Amino acid sequence: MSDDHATQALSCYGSVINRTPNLDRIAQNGMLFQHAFCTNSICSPVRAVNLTGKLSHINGVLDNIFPFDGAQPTVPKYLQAAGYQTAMIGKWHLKSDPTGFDHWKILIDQGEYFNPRFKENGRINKTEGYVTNLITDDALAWLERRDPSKPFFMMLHHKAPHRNWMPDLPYLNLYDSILIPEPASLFDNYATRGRAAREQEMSLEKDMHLNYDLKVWQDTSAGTEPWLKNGMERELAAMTAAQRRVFMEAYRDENELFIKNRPAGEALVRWKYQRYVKDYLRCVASVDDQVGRVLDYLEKSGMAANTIVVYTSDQGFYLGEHGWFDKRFMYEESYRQPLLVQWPGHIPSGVQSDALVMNLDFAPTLLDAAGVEVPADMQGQSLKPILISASTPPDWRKATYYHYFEYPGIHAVKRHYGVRTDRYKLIHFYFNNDEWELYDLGKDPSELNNVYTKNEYRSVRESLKRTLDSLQIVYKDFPENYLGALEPKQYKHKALKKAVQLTYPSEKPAALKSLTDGLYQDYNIYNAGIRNGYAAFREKPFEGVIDLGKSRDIYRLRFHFMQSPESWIYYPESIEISVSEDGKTYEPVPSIAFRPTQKTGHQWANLAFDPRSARYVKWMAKGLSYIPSGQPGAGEKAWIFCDEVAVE
Ligand code: SGN
Ligand code: CA
Repeated sequence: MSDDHATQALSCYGSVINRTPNLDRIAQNGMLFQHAFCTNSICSPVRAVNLTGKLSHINGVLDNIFPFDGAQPTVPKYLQAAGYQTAMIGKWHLKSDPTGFDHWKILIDQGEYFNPRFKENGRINKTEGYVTNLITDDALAWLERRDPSKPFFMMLHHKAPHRNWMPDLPYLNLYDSILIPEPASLFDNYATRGRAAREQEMSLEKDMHLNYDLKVWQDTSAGTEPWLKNGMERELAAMTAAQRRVFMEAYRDENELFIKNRPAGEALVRWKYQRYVKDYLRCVASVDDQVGRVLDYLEKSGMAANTIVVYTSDQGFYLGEHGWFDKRFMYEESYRQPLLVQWPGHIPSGVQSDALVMNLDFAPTLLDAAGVEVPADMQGQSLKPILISASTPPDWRKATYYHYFEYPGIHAVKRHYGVRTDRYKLIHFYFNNDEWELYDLGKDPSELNNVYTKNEYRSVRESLKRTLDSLQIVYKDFPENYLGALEPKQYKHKALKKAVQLTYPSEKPAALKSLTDGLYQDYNIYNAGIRNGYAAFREKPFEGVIDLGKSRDIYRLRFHFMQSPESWIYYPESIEISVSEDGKTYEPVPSIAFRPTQKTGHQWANLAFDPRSARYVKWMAKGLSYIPSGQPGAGEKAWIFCDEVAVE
């Protein structure tokens, strides 16, 4: 798997901008899927779906912020149990350490292109070299030293061609002095589209930064984010002197010409497009080479005949289409994933499939191919029947489902969900807007013409809405659960696993396990197992002390509260904080007040104060003395419900 490799940049998918001879080998040896789609077009969520065979709202990784709960059953764990040796090498990006692997060596977070850090067995080491090559080196070394008497499962995950597209030194001048064809929609004006397409922050024109993204280190204008300004300086500083010399030399002349001429308007967008896409394709060239090395190894060692090779990317990407880079939208370029599979003796060679498939299908497919029973709670379908017959069974799905959550967030793509059939796509943007879009892909494959309100599409629209409703029931995904702020279910803080001394016990103790276990928001009944519950207080205030074990630097206390007026549960009226070094004398700490932004639901009260050191942290939260008139239980005392106290 690679990161952000769009089908537009694979020659087996008809690329008009590059060649990928090694990746094409997989297509020639096996099957190419024309209609493979991700369920949530962003990194960590795709990875969690691939591992579990369950959608984001079930596996818990809604966006790039939520950590993966590694206690869940996953493909490598099922395969391990079936006698497989398992390995995970490269980009992981799931926050928690990998589980279910005999060997793992992962990049830290996004990873670095040059001289990256790898984490292996809990230790972090920096290795000199280029990331795509280093990941492949480790993969081949593991294949070489594995126990040949047992079957194996290896996940080899490249970082490339992810932003900020840093090519390896031998490829820096590839495509110099040629013009890469521009996509037809480079200057899209979003005429028929809604706010989501107009308000995104992933445009080449406005959001792609000259310094950080495009390697014009001479340009020091601030970007939309301050870190963009000196981004290239940081990248160059991380290189060895020899690497830096070659790297800077390769861009120098073109950069100087750019600074001298300073193109503007459309000419600037065109210049940015060329620089961006060339660097992206240079990164792809390394991926292609390195995949070739793996294929060669499998062929030379004789393993190819009995090995399934799958190539995919976590999602697609915009290569200037609609004027964009990045992904996230359910529009084709980022929704569609490359998917190539070779399995000699099982899949005929050089075949293609039009079946509507999702990355949700990967987990059941791999288990099925290995002869392991597919667990009933996996939500995808095995592709094995399609692979071995090279045809689509008549009862195969007629629509794919999508749900993107990371908003508010980087690139400002609004939350949305939708369905795609072989002919149409229906999308609903929600949260801080309520807009529908409908595309007739048969007539408008580039999705430039939203026909949602057109009369002639009335019956199509209604039928797609029925499909959408039924898929949401099948997948147990209810968007109304996501109308509020999103927070990960797990939280790391200084009070994690520390005991809380409550002055007055919770009046509903059955639900309470711990107020500092780092878990919260387990109210979502569609997520298996209530592990943590709310502590409840009514007659007496919610008051307690946490002993941090030693004096520690702290700056904020957070409480995760619930408000549900129909059950007489309210956010507290006031919260007072005090701290102590000896647990005896407490000093009051003035903090900012809690101002709830929602009437009902679950919300953090964030009480920041001037940073200080302390060992003991104490608080007293008072509930409403009178429930307001007009509300259920008016005039009565209110409950306080809290399920997490976090010390930062
Ligand atoms: C980084 C990138 C974003 C990108 C996200 C998600 N900025 O934040 O452009 O959308 O990752 O990518 S960067 O300048 O730091 O590269 S993902 O692949 O992890 O989903
Ligand atoms: Ca990605």
